[in-house]
Amino acid sequence: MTTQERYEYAKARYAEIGVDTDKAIEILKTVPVSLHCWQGDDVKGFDQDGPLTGGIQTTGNYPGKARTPEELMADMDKVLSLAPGKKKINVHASYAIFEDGEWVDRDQIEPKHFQKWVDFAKERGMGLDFNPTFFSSPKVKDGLTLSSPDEETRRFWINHGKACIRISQYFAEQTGIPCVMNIWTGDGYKDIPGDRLGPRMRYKESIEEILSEPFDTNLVKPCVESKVFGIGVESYTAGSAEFTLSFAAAHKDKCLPLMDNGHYHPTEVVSDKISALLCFFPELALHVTRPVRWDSDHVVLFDDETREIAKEIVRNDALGRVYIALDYFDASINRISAWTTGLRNMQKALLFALLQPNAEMKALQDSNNLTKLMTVQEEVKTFPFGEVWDYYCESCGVPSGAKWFEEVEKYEAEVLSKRV
Ligand code: RNT
Ligand code: ZN
Repeated sequence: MTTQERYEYAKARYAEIGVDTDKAIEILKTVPVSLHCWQGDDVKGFDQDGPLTGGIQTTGNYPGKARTPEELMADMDKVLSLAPGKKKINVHASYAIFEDGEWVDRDQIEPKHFQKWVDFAKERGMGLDFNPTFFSSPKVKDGLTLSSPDEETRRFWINHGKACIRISQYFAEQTGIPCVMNIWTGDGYKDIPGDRLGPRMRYKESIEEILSEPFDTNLVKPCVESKVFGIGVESYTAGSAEFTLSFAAAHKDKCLPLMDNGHYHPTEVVSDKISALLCFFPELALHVTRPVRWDSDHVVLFDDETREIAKEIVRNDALGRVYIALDYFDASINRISAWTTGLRNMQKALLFALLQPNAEMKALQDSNNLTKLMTVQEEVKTFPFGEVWDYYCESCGVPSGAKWFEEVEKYEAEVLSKRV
């Protein structure tokens, strides 16, 4: 059977439960997923040669990682050609591209240092998101940046944040698409602090100073990302969940909360938090990752929680209010495959969510028919979803089924294996 014939069959099956597959596909094609540049080179970046710090870590040394901007962009192009749907590109400040021997520290970066990223995005009709890089730098003092008691250190990182606001504004103006700018620091302590309030007050004031840099709130969407702990920062994190959520709530006019689903206690789920935040925030942002026992940043799979996150965005009619970005880094397997698997799975989860009989399930809950609600939820799990997914991929001009992996193998043989 052709993909089209299989799709027609699936479409009829879904129609029986009141789900319009054509409409689901049409909607999905308008939803951007932001692809993180840092999966391609193990969060190394181009502006420094030191180790990855800030309480995050990549493990594995699979051969073929990108070593230059050209290689990283070529790798991203490969990923973009293998995953369906609308995409944005998520760049970290540490991926500044300096030319002709120029180098400036993070407090001095300018839009011109990211012109190649702007060109890359514009040529492909995509938007750009941005992140100040408050880690992997000798300017991080005693593990601290924006919450440091050292005035000079704090000033440096505030200036970095302000520079990033200006760059984000430039990204949005150039691409015509709003730029989500996420503030995350690994600031914290390995062991029991003697003062928990001091660092948080300094962190608060520092972010406020960064946000005092002028910007158009329709173009730049600053976010604050929380975290429960980091490697070597197990006892105390300045930017905890309560801190960042309260910060965003207190600065709702110009700041969004960002939830990374690897950043909570292991039995907490972000899927449950989305609706809570939607009651109070016009917009919010997500980092979708896969935490295995801790914030391990494994490749995003088509698993229960990824589907649940997608369901919460879709059935609350919040596709236009939630900025979706990927955030993981696996250096133990082919990086192009890791990137593609995660991006395809985020798309898959969104499609799956769009194919749920959401109106019926809500009605069953509201009429307290919880018995039937369970059966409907279970039955739809074995609907012919794969047929719709394959059709969607092909209608986006990307390979369906497992065919995309042949492309990765070819790229590995022809390009990655030559990087020695
Ligand atoms: C770290 C945070 C943060 C980073 C990126 C590279 O735990 O999740 O978002 O992963 O900034
Ligand atoms: Zn994150």
